[in-house]
Amino acid sequence: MEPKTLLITGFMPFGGENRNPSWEAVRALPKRIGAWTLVKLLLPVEFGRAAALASKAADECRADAVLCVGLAAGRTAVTPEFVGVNVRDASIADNAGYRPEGEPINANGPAAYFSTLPVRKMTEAIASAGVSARLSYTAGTYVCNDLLYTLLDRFSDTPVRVAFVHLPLEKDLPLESSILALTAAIEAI
Ligand code: PCA
Repeated sequence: MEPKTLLITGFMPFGGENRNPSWEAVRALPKRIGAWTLVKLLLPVEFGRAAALASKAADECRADAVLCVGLAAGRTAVTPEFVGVNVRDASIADNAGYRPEGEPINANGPAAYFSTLPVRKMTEAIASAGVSARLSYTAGTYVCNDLLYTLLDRFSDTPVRVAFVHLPLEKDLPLESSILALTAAIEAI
């Protein structure tokens, strides 16, 4: 099988937490999973900037696919995201102090994009690996959705495929399970 490049991103801590399991899980993954060679990137929790950095890195490493990972506090299952929506609406400021209220991500863009990686199959693979998983139909309206929507917009009409996976807090799902879940999801791509 020809090796393919997967850009996989995690986030810095935000909202007063001192760790973000998304980066902790991503950094623990091996360099190769199945047909994929992984390129890892840590992103700031900042509207616009996270997506710009991921987009640049995807170009630089000539990624075939981009899998973004973030934290969804309160969820107890690993949740691949079905859709990114064209809105920024934050209940807390991002790490640059910006708190948009109901503004579009791209004023000329469509209302939403569906993920272009097989998120249903990825969800089933995570569950088969023994980790609680559920397909999610909202990535929220904070920086994670901003990243997902912007990458889907940027790479629409290209062969580069994009998806997002939210992980629970470490108190709700041990990091080992999150690592196992991401590995199963990547094997299913
Ligand atoms: N979760 C936030 C942003 C960074 C992260 O890990 C979100 O769900 O938007």
